[in-house]
Amino acid sequence: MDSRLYVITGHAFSKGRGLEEVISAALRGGADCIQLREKDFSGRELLEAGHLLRRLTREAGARLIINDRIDVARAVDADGVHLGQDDLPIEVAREMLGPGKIVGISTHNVEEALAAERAGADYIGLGPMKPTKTKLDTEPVVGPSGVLAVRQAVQVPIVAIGGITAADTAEIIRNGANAVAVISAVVGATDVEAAAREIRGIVDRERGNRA
Ligand code: TZP
Ligand code: MG
Repeated sequence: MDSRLYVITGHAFSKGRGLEEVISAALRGGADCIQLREKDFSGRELLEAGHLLRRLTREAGARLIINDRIDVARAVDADGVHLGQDDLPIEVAREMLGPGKIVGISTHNVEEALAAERAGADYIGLGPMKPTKTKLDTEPVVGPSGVLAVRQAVQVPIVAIGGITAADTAEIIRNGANAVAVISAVVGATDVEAAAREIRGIVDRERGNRA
């Protein structure tokens, strides 16, 4: 799962703009993975949003991941799911999704990262990098420096998350993250495309500087 800019949907943070407008702009700016995460959507609404995002991500050559809902991921032929520590276990999700699908899991420390790797996760979310207003029930801050310890402990791709802006991205990638995941820094930007392009450019530059 070698994505670079992972953009998560969040209609509440999108300044009243629609999903198609916001995510199309993020994809034009270089998002190469989109996660559908809308905590207050009904199953029907998720399905509709999932079909829309499947079309947009296919057109852009980007991946589509569904937060939590394996049923929705199957129904829209998403590339995979993202699970929290309290969601279904990775092996159950993989069994339900079938071969070739991506299973990612949220982690908050070295122990959870090691357990996720052992369980066969395709990538780990690692965060929060900073306090964020977007998710209020987050674990203690890992911080950009926390990426270093996790990078030394696991080989699995690390997608850093939580409060990330363009200004934090270089340090996070230098410390060993493969990608950054953002909600507000992209979907809440006045110019969504430009915000995505800026962060994607920093990830590309810093990854290019690595051995
Ligand atoms: N998981 C950990 S922090 C977070 C999620 C979904 C929210 C990220 O949103 P933002 O606006 O990029 O801080
Ligand atoms: Mg979850």
